[in-house]
Amino acid sequence: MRNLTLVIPAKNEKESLPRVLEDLKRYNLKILVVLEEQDSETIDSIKNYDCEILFQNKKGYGNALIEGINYTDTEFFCIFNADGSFNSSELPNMYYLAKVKKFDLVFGTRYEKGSKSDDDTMITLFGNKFFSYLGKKLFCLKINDILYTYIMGKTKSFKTLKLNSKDFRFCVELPIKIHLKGLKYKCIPSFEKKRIKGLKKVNAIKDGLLILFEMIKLFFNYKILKKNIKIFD
Ligand SMILES: Nc1nc2c(ncn2[C@@H]2O[C@H](COP(=O)(O)OP(=O)(O)O)[C@@H](O)[C@H]2O)c(=O)[nH]1
Ligand SMILES: [Mg+2]
Repeated sequence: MRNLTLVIPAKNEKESLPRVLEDLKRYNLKILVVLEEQDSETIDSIKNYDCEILFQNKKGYGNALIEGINYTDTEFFCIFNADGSFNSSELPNMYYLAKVKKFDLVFGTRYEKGSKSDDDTMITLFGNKFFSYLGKKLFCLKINDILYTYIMGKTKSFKTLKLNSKDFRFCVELPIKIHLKGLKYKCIPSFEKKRIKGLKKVNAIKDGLLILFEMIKLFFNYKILKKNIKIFD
């Protein structure tokens, strides 16, 4: 998988990230860790590993991913978490689907036959189901697990999307824009492991509301766009 860069957003992950990088040693791929320059404990924890570090210019999960993927120079990228919850054994199949089957994007999902999550709580399960339902109703997305964001794809396709979300709104802005742009995507079953250590960074109420407003905003922008296209037709 020499044409692949794993883009790992990290914030206060000194316990989990070294173990994630240890596990990834078995693959021949590039690793780009994106974090804030001030996060010295995480930086120190990975100094003996073969990975590149990119300091993000701004703050936030979405900002780390946008800057990281835009910086990537390999044909394919994959969003990979620093907390140990993503199963690296799924990478070869995702790579095959992107490279050989030519999907622009491949999404992992925890809610299909053959998948499972050991990290979901009642709240995150409800949130994921609700937002996935909304994605289907408002945009006809063919995605059952919209917030998981274990995604591999063509770097060039990602760069055309021009995403703006600096925070966890990224998790809905990405699939919605992929779908509206008519890119070819596929969901495959995934097994989510428990976070190794440290705290979850998602705040169910604050981030849940931000995500809800983002979906509504994108829906109205999409309606206005469709109306304007009709007028100019
Ligand atoms: N660079 C950066 N990474 C972040 C930020 N917030 C979360 N992350 C990373 O994004 C990934 C997903 O966050 P996590 O807390 O596991 O989310 P959850 O499991 O969905 O609650 C982890 O690798 C985090 O370290 C942030 O503000 N900046
Ligand atoms: Mg996590």
